[in-house]
Amino acid sequence: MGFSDGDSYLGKDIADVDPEVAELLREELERQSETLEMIASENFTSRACLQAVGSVLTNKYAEGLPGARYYGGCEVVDKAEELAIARAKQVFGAEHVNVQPHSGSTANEAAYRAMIAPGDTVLAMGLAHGGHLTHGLSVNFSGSMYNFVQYGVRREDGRIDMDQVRELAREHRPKLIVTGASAYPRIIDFAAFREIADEVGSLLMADIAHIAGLVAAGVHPTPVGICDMVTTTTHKTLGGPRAGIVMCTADLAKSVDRAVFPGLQGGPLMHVISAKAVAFGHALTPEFGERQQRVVDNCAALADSLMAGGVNLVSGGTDNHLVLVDLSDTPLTGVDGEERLDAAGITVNKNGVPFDERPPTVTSGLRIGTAALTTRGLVPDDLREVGEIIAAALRPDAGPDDLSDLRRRSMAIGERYPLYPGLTAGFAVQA
Ligand code: DSN
Repeated sequence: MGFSDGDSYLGKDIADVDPEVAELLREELERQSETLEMIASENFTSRACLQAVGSVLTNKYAEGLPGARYYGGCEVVDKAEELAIARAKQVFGAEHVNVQPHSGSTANEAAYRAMIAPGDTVLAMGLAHGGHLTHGLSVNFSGSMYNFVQYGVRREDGRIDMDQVRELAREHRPKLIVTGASAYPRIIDFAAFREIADEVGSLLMADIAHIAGLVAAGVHPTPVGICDMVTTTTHKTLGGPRAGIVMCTADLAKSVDRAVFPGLQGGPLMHVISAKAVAFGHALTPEFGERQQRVVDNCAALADSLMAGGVNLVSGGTDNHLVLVDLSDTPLTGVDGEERLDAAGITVNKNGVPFDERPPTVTSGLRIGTAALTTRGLVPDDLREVGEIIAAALRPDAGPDDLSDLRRRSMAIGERYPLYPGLTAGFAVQA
């Protein structure tokens, strides 16, 4: 396969150049279309975002910031990055935004690097109670580089234990308090965290990776204006390309920019940044706001239907885009539940529940989200039916034949809402 051998390699279609990979792209589109995608951190990005990610901007090196690059030829990508920054500021009302982080983990790494030094004490939510691995897990950079102390939820109601947060803050006097979660179904009270941070003189950061779309639409309270630093991914409820951003107050702007580059990253992914601009542009439309409200309405309908079907939910329900199913009182583990739902045509992930006695590779729970199905077009009545399917699949006596029947029901729902109409190849080509 020649790359610069003067033939027309550059202009050839992937199906001709590499049928093996082309087939995998097609297969994945088929998988996504034929199952009900309910992993709470996933979504379907727009065809427009797919086009930007698949664009010639991938060819460009642009270390530095718009107007201050280490490479020539950046006049166009400068405009793309400036557009992404301006739109992100407008969406979230942030004073400063760095749109270069490749992921949410890198965004968090940059945020820490901008505010604290190795060895400093940080208070954050433990992974086992719904936090994220970059919030201090010992085997993650966060846990090995900083001295994390972890808070959690109350056993009786599954809500963040703000009394424990205050006690730990008073005891450990952290330099930074982190709020935000990967598996927490309730509203986060950023103002209550601010009060505690002010009392102990700590900085405050919110990782809104999961709820960013809800925050952008005003469906969940915003931490912007309350927290010193806010990080997010752009691909979960926000529905953009797979990546991250950091938002902060003006006084932290320089530290954040230097933490991202040259602190952690080299060349930014300009094609992904252009897709972020597309996603932020869309987040400014009424259509986006209506969809975020529907994500929450759909999740409430799912929660009601699951509980009516005898399924236990951590905290007894949801305020956001996800529910956390607690299987502790059933013969099923999280692994069993994930496999059962897979057989029933529904994709979720096993997830630890607070105070879980099983290891993270087994778990006693399932995390189920409604962002992707809402983007696909499903409405609360559909989610009530999906709840019935899930409850039936999790019944102890559900056998292979039952699961096959349930899979047919799931597929019938999916068929009512075609994914990426007109797209057959698994990638977005010019119309
Ligand atoms: N892995 C993501 C999630 O599933 O929540 C967080 O990074």
